[in-house]
Parts: sequence; structure tokens; C-alpha cells
Amino acid sequence: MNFSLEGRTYVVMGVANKRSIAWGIARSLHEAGARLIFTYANERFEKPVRDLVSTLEGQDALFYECDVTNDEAVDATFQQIGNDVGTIHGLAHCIAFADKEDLKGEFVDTSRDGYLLSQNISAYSLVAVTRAAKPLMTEGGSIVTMTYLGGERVVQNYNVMGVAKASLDASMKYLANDLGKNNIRVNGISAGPIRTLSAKGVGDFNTVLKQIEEKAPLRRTVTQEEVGDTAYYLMSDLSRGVTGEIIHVDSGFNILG
Ligand code: NDP
Ligand code: KAL
Repeated sequence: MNFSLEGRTYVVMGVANKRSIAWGIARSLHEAGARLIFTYANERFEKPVRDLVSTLEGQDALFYECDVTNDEAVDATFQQIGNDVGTIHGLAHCIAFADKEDLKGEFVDTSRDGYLLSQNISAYSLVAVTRAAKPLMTEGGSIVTMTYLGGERVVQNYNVMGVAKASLDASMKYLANDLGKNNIRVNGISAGPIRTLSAKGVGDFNTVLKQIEEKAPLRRTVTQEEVGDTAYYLMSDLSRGVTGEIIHVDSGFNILG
């Protein structure tokens, strides 16, 4: 069995900066020998992403702008990727967004627009990118998305994002069922709280981190590297029998009552 990712190409969506979970995944896949393709929401993120990727020795990466709210942009991006590299072997979807106003107070106050915005960017985008990536995954492959415990149970302040993650989790399972016949696996990683740009400035993040350090079985928070290595497992043939699954990389916090 070959667990190297040499000769394989993976699309990584959602690197904002060096703290991004997507960047942890990119580093793990790079270490395993993969060729990487990066997408970012807007051209102003191109330079920072290119600068980061230039630190990966020997990485011959490609870069594309792709706002996942735009179907034409998603389709055009994957068509271009197909023209440029031919086959891809997987995709890491590390994208979420909700209006800050909807990430505090009571969920009952969520507006229709706020609800739909978070569903659009954080959940439907997985369906759109999977559909666009499928024709390029001619040798089978693995799609990984990032989720959070707040989609399984109520977590204070997560609110509208919790409902979006519940949608994302269910979408992941339906996609796994559809694409299994093409030997494409679809799975989620449920990460414990990690300090990233998204997490910055959202309600009581420090309290959540402290709670993990005090209560989680491992008594510590997790790192981008630990999530990255689980993504490597899910991209590699080590996980060849696993699809439609959510793996918690959260120091065991989810098992607590
Ligand atoms: P980051 O802020 O680093 O990444 C979020 C990414 O979402 C950014 O790169 C951003 O792109 C992208 N994004 C937002 N809107 C769009 C859009 N319309 N089109 C394309 N991309 C978009 O945060 P994280 O690394 O924390 O988040 C990555 C994933 O991990 C998310 O799904 C998040 O919910 C999940 N997660 C995070 C946890 C944590 O504690 N940090 C815990 C569990 C799950 P850009 O910068 O180009 O705008
Ligand atoms: C219970 C937790 C505490 C925090 C509550 C809500 C977190 C929601 C995550 C969501 C993705 C954050 C945003 O959408 C932030 C956005 O409104 C403002 N930020 C930005 O626009 C920045 C610049 C860009 C890069 O961000 C995005 N997303 O594009 C949840 C914690 C414990 C775990 C977390 C943080 C989970 C998660 O899903 O990220």
C-alpha cells in the first residue's frame, strides 16, 4: 500500500493566512508529496496566498480566484483547472461565513438574509464545488470539508453557523452517497476551536478555548497541523473504506455529556 500522495493533485479552498486550517491541510498534503492548487475568494488574496505557498519547498502550485457564491465562477474555475492539470484527486473545502450580527445573542433573531447567506457560503458551496470537481476526478478521489460540533448540538453564539454546519454535514453524506459509485469519497473533519481569522472577534472565543483545556479528555486544544494530518489520512488510501463520515479532531471534547 502506498500512502504517499506523490503524483496526486489536490485543490485547497480557504487559505486566508498562515493561521488558516486550510493552510495546515496544505502543509500536510505538501509533506506527503502532493501537488497543490489554491483558490481564494477574491483577487486581493492572491498575493498573500502566493507568498505563503512560496515557503513550501519544491511545490509547483497553481492559483485561482473562486468566489463560491457565484456558480459561473465555480464552474469556470474547475474548467480552467481541468484545462491546466487534467485530473485532480481531491479537494479540501475550508470555507464558512456568517454575518457577525448573527453570531451573538439569540438564534431566534436571525434574519432571513443572514440565514440564507450562511447557508449559501458555508453549506451549498460544498455541493457546487463537488459538482464542478467531479468531472476532473477521473481516477476517483477524496473530498474533505470542515465542520464544527455546533452543527450537532447547541453551542452558545454559534447560532446561524450551527444550522449551516448541520446542512453541511447532511450535504456531505448525500454527496458521499452519490459519488461513491465514482470511487469518490466525501468526509468531514469536525475540528475543536482553533484561533484563526474567522474565530477572531467572535463572541467568547477565549472562554471556549479555556473550556477545552479544562474539560476535553486530552486537556488541550488542537492545532492546524493535527487537522492537516487527519486531512492527509482522508486524502490517502489509508482511509479507502471511509466515506460519509465525520472525524472529530477535538481532543475528544465531543464525547462529553
Ligand atoms: P479562516 O478565516 O482562515 O478561513 C475561512 C475562509 O473562508 C477564508 O479563507 C475565506 O476566504 C473563505 N471564504 C469566505 N467566504 C468565501 C467565499 N464567498 N468564497 C470563497 N471563500 C470564502 O478560518 P478557519 O481556518 O477557521 O476556517 C476554515 C473552516 O474551518 C471553516 O469552514 C470553519 O467553519 C471551519 N472550522 C473552524 C474552526 C475553528 O475553530 N477555527 C473549528 C471547526 C471548524 P478569503 O479569506 O479569501 O475571504
Ligand atoms: C462557538 C464558537 C464561538 C464563535 C461563534 C461563531 C463563529 C462562527 C464562524 C464563522 C465562520 C465566523 C465568521 O463568519 C466571521 C465573519 O463574520 C467576520 N470575519 C471575516 O470576514 C474574516 C475577515 C474572514 C476571513 O472570515 C471568513 N469566514 O470569511 C465557535 C468556535 C468555538 C469555533 C469556530 C470558530 C468555528 C468555525 O466554524 O469557524
